[in-house]
Amino acid sequence: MTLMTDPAAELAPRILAGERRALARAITLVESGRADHRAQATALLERLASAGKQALRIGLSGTPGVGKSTFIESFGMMLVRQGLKVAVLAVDPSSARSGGSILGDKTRMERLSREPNAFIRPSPSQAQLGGVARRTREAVSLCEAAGFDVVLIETVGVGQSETLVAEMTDLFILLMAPAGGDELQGVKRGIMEMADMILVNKADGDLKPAALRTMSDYAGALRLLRKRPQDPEGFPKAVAVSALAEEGLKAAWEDMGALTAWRRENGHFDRRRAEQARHWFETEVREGLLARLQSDPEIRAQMQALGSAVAEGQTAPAAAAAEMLAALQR
Ligand SMILES: Nc1nc2c(ncn2[C@@H]2O[C@H](COP(=O)(O)OP(=O)(O)OP(=O)(O)O)[C@@H](O)[C@H]2O)c(=O)[nH]1
Ligand SMILES: [Mg+2]
Repeated sequence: MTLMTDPAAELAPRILAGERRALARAITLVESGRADHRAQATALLERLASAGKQALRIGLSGTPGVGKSTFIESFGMMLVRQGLKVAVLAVDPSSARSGGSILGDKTRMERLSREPNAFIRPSPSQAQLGGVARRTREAVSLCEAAGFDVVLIETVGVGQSETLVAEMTDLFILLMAPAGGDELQGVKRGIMEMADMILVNKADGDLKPAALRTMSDYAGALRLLRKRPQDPEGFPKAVAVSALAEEGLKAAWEDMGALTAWRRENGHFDRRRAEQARHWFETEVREGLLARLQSDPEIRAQMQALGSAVAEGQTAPAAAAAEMLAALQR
């Protein structure tokens, strides 16, 4: 085996040629916590950025058991059959589970995982939410450079992770289960507001009537939300699907296409991407600054001392912060 002296130079052309093994290695590189790996990953991403390839980035969220894996398998297979290349990534900060949500149930994506035009990457275990965010958004860029047309990012509904996924995708889809009663499953308003579409899954067999009822409940709730100026009439939209029976998936994909086309037309699509890029840049700078603070023992000690002084009421928080910032400039 040859030693990779310059992974960026070695991996970049292979990723651009769509080589999946190179893509997998590059994702491992962006997941690494080592400083030399970070520098290589940054160089690689910089090389690939100029290729300017774009995928449709779709975030998919839903509570455990709602059918995310089953949906990704059916929906992904449908896209692959249309000749599209599909990548699946997971954001799962609560990775106390067996190494992330996708790994454990690759069996549920058996067909998709065998497709040459599909790429499935589980969430790394034991990752912090911030680390997961960076890793995922860089993995998205790598998948785009590798020529994928659609990147699906799966997340289990655990509060913050949805916001993160919404901040790195073009479309945010909420998968819901048929509700028993007439309550809206306690779904948080903030999450409803992020959703571009709500798909009520399991609209098949005995569950179908409940699914259709739930769908109209959500449709009603969505109508009460403020209409977004960037979207056409009827969005955000609630529809019923069955991931298992593979029903409603085509219609849902067409809806996603219509919404995307509309947003491309009115400039929202590019504007949102630009805002996201700026947001991630600022996040990187902020996190880099914090990391620098924490890595310098002298600064850490001073933070500690000033923190105690504030806690004991000897110094006001603002004055202590000003002193800390002044010390940083020296
Ligand atoms: N009837 C019916 N069952 C479904 C459908 N989709 C998924 N299921 C079933 O629901 C259960 C959970 O499905 P998964 O795809 O594993 O759900 P998930 O959201 O990935 O779950 P986690 O990975 O645990 O978060 C399985 O038993 C599926 O067979 C559907 O469209 N109809
Ligand atoms: Mg799953």
